[in-house]
Amino acid sequence: MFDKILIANRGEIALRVLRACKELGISTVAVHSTADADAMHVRLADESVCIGPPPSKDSYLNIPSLLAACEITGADAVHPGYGFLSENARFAEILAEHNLHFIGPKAEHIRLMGDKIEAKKTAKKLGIPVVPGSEGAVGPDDDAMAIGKAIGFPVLVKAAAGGGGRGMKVARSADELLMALSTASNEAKSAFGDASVYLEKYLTKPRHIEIQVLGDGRGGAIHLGERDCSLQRRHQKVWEEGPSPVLSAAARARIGATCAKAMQDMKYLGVGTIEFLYEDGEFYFIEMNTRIQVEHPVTESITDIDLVLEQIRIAAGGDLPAAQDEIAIIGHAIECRINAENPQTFRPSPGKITQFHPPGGLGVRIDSAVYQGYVIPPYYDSLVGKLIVHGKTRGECLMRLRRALDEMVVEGIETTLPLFRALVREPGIIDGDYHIHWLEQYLAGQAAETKAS
Ligand code: MV4
Repeated sequence: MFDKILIANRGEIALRVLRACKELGISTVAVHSTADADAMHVRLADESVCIGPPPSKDSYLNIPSLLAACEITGADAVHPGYGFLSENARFAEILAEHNLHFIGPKAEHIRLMGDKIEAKKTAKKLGIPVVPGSEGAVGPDDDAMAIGKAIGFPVLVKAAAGGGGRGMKVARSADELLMALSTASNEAKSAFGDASVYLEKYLTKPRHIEIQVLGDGRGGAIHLGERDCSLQRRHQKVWEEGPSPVLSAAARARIGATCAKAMQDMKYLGVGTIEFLYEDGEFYFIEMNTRIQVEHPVTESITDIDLVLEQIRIAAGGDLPAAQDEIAIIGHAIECRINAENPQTFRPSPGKITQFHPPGGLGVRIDSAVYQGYVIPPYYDSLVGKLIVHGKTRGECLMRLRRALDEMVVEGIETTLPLFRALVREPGIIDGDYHIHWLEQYLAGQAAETKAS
């Protein structure tokens, strides 16, 4: 097991990793920019190192600075959290070159899944259902029109180096396809330095359902059920829940087994999330994330498995926490990502938190690194904290979530709490009948009502 872990991240995930380390009896090193000197993870870590000025590129993305911090403190492993360098294969390799452990998958798997075309080819080879589309990138010599017609319009042009919605263009007819191809390719070139694009059948009202997997790197792998993350705004997840309101136990077992088998065949190491679009009872692979995700507490709540602790254990050579038939999905969990933003315009609202009263009670969890008097800096994401609520049923979970949201107090900044207090009372949410565009349509309707009043 590791002696000392450097946590190469900030905010609530840095605190989350720190907690797992403490429970494993591992010393912790916090790193921070000059803007995060008063952050909670710095206060609670055994040691801390300032790694640079506020801009991420000069601090949390600054690999030489992170290596120096490992050298100074004698850390033997690095946990990247999510975002920042968590899916940077080169970073994983550089750490290995310095005899440091990267707590994450093998660099080859990070790189493989970072290329959306290679990821899709690999998924297909492993027996994972994918979206119908082009065999790889569509080049200037390919007959894109014929491919588009074979797929059937509307089609989606996607950037190979994209992901998270960046570099996507819909073409609803052959006439629109040529323009969409050149626009997407040019944007991909400038945004990612890679003009490669591929085509997929455009699914119009799918859900976003993702499968949590855990592999020991030696051929053992299990799945831990799904999270329904369809409620998104501009590709940012807002509300995540598990199990999905629409999946049957049989459908869950089927797609879960397919994902677990694929991870066994890959000899995948660590935690991973396989993202699907789900429409008319069919799953379609879109991406795989090779990191711990923001929404991991939803799965922790319904499986009672500490994903971060297991991630560390497995990175140190440990075994999986359980066999597949020992994994039980108990109850229902919902996570609300509460941001320091105006709840209508979503304009960031950094500043000092003058009042902070988190909710409590059975089945209520807050993952947050803020405190009364904390000043949210303007340099990073605007997450105030994640409210995760668990109940025996979805109904009980919604009731408890409503109570917890009404109890929570955050003053001095604007937050999206009012949005969640409305959503938890909204019929479309209560009956779970929503898709990936539902939230933006709901917000557009709210904005129109406000304007009209
Ligand atoms: C799609 C799609 C429809 N059809 N692919 C958006 C980000 C990235 N995860 C892939 N995304 C999509 N890919 C096909 N063939 C619709 C989206 C999409 C989306 C997916 C999941 C959650 C929210 C979304 C919002 C807009 C578009």
